[in-house]
Amino acid sequence: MNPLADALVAPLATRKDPVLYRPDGSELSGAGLYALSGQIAHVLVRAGVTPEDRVMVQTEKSVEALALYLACLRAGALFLPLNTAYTSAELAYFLGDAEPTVVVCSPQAQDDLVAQAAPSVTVLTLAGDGSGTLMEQARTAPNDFDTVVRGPDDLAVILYTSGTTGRSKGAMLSHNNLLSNANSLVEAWRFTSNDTLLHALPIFHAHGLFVATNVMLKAGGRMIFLPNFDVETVLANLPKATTMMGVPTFYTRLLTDPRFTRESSAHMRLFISGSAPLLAETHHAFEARTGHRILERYGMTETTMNTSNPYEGERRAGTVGFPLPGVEARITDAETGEAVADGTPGFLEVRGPNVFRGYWRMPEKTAEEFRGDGFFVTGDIALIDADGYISIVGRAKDLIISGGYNVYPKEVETEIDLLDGVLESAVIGVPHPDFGEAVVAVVVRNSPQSIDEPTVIAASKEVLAGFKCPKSVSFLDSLPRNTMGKVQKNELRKMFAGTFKNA
Ligand code: MCA
Ligand code: AMP
Repeated sequence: MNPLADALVAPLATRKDPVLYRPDGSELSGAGLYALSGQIAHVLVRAGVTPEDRVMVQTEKSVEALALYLACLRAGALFLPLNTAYTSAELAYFLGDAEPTVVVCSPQAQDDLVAQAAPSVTVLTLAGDGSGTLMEQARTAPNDFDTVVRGPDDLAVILYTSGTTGRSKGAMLSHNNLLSNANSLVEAWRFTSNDTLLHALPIFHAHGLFVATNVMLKAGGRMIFLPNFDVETVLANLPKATTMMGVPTFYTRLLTDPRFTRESSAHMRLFISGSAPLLAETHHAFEARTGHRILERYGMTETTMNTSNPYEGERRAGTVGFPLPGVEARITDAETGEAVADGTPGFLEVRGPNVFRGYWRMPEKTAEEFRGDGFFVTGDIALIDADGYISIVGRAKDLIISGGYNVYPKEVETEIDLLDGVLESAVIGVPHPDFGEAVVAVVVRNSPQSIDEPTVIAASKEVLAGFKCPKSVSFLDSLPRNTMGKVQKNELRKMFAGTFKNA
């Protein structure tokens, strides 16, 4: 038994039909993908990988990168994907914390990783076109691989998610966490082997990897596997698709293109949105343009998907729908921890088979985020209306979500505060027409000319992934503080709310 490999990978072995369409239109059959996963699993085992060993992956999206994920499942290794935007400085932390046995990176990053990783680590390369040492070795390996036995509670994946302290935490997800969610979503969204998903999301996060890929593999459907989101390519591939998943930015960008119409989307069965709030106005504009009501759902790396609007029945704009089958959700008072009355905002807590097994090597941090009765405190503020629909109305955590990527202000502030000429800083998210929210740094300088905006942005880019770097830097003589001395970010958000109004 190996729950995820049995459910998602084994059925591929007999599929002669295409499972993946590459960006150039070429196809890979299920059997082809299955064989690739077996070959790569051999490479991993030869590199010394044993069950529960970490395989850290920072590569462009490709069918080979997906086969690597499946190979990890089969070999019992923990797949640990990283955002391609992470800088060398950010990678150093992950290498130290996760202690991988194998690292797979782009050919350009190889020298840096070999220099940074412990001598015992095997570094392999994989480029977006499938070239590199991983596939060179895989090509000569046998196709058949004896999938390693794993149990439902064994770990399958570690996904890093940043935290309010600025230190990233590795969320440990088990076979049962991921499989229970895939099963629920196939059912809830009526996915079948007739579906073709337009897949333009990255596969280093839960959305592109679990919500999109696991669901399609479980349903026995196909994916148009695009390296990234680009309106031109999406429109060109739309006729072949039946469904699409995306962050709200995908949909606002599509709406800016006049070729995206009722006619061009008439054949589509379903559009799904998540990872960030979909504005009610986007939902309505999308319906007016296409006749489709986007189905919004809500999840987290630690829990994968918790709630969803209904497939049949009203998809209510501005809400994330109802708890998925098997998932319990409750809203509690921030002070007392008691359940609040319907319609009252409070902490959103969830419990279910989808909820993760804890943070990698952080038992105390894990304990802090769970209630005694097993509910996980999401850090989102939500309310449940009289009809049972849940709305996410705020965040208890100091978090910015930009184009679907999480940015913890603390991490950015820490880097900016280190710069010469900076006395202190506060990083906030403000409305942005493309990214939903954008990162803005408010800086207090040592002296009036001690540092300028381009210097702050350029210095941030040296150490932080691009999406975390401020899109705008403003200077104040002092930061607004409450009587306890805490920076009043709400005040700053109000002051700078109009920064990108005409962007
Ligand atoms: C790229 N850039 C960004 C972002 N993405 N800046 C702010 N926010 C972003 N999201 C910056 C780059 O650093 C670069 O800056 C410039 O934009 C161009 O980069 P490029 O890669 O070409 O950008 P893009 O193609 O326009 O990307 C925007 C995007 C992408 C398509 C919205 O960010 C994306 O695919 N987002 C999806 C994220 C996602 O999958 N989230 C799921 C997390 P410069 O020019 O200055 O160098 S999972 C999750 O949240 C839970 C589980 C859930 O519920 O799903
Ligand atoms: P991550 O840590 O990347 O998994 O991001 C999870 C966070 O994304 C959640 O805690 C929410 O704050 C946010 N999120 C995900 N889906 C939605 C949604 N549909 N509406 C509002 N926020 C969302």
